[in-house]
Amino acid sequence: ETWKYAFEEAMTDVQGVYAQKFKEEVEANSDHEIQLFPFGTLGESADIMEQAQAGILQFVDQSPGFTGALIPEAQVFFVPYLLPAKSEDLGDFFRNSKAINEMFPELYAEQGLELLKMFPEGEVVMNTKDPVEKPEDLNEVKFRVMTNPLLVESYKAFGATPTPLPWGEVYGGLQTNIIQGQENPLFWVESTKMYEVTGAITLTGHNNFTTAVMANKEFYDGLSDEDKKVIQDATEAAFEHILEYQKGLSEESLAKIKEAKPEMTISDLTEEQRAPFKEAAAKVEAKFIEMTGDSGKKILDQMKEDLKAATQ
Ligand code: 6CS
Repeated sequence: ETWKYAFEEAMTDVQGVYAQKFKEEVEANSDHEIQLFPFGTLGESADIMEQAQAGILQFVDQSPGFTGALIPEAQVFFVPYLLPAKSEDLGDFFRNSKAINEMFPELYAEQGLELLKMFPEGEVVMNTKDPVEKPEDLNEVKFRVMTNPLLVESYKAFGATPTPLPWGEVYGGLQTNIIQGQENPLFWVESTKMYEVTGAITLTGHNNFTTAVMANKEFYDGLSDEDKKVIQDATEAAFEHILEYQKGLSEESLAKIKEAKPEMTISDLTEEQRAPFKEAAAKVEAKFIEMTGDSGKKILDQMKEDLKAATQ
């Protein structure tokens, strides 16, 4: 059988490297074939999610930044300063977290999705036209965020005017000055050439980019135990592979950006400079609880416990 797998990035980006490893493992250990669909081949993130829910696609990688519109609790990944920005601390968290491995799968299942894996894609940086050192520097900035209400609240709390947009509109939006900023991991700023249409990168330490791979649940439930095991094993192998692949990736990407555009302003904010952004985070956390109630609070509390256990 041929199974279709769509993701939100190019073949050589983090999601693409993960998908290629998954494909390689499934094909080595079964008679099935995986056909990969990178960004741009089947539409935006929202489109590939619809296709996966409808069973046109068997697998999809969609980041919680977009899934938050469907599963409000998935917005927990946008409570600023909840996750450590540096990926090195995150492997054990994703491996062992009860929130990730037990609670989220139930919520995804309600949407017809079998959650296979969540994994980190790197430290999120602010990438703007003009340098940012304090919340006031964002006052005149229309800041593009992924389409979820909590990210909108975050950037309001940070002092900007948040503008939710699908990915395909970001480069053009910056080029034509409809927006003046966006946030993403460094590898993505480099590979998508965002530095061409911006002038500054700011390390605020407020997040690490999380993504999620899932299967259509009806498809998955209908598989033999043997096929399920092939998929689970491929999922684990791709997870370990992608953590290894990302070692040093942010630093390499930053070096490439500096080489391509020496005049880019790079600011790694000091603890003191980060303080007002951290203060704003408390408001965003309160908003998250307001939006998601008991269910969200349980996940948030569990995430905090799991993070403590993983980073001690
Ligand atoms: O910001 C976005 O929309 C995109 N960022 C990453 C790192 N991957 C895919 C996603 O569409």
